[in-house]
Amino acid sequence: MTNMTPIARILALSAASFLVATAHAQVTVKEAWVRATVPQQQATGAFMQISAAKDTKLISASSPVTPVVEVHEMAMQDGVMRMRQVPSVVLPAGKTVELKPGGYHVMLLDLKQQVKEGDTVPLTLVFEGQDGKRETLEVKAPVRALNSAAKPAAAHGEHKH
Ligand SMILES: [Cu+2]
Repeated sequence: MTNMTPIARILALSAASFLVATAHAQVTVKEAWVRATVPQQQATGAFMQISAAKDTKLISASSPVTPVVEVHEMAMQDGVMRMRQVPSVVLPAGKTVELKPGGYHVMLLDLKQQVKEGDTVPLTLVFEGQDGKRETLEVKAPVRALNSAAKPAAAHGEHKH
């Protein structure tokens, strides 16, 4: 690009970034984080904000930190907060769906090592559109302290599998 005029260079650069953006524009993940664990704790949650350009579902997730990653929902059931595995999280077009403590979350189970504040947990998220097409997104989620958000940590601790 050395013989390009500055304006041509800018146009070329923005065209390139536009192509990159559209290739991955279907689903966007922001503010991903994982709750830190205490020693011996074998499960924790990953949280994030997801938005999709078209109607899409989050159908699964995986991570190199554990072979067991599930999509969960936490909800009141008979007056008690319980969580359960769900087949998917529906992502309506154009809306931001928040995975957060007390709601939907990505559950990391059977952890062999403590997940410490300052670590980064790679997550691979799999989405499926209404046409059945799948899209995979890699996210690097920073680990935040146990008590950095609301408090359903106790409920996570009680989680049995
Ligand atoms: Cu869970």
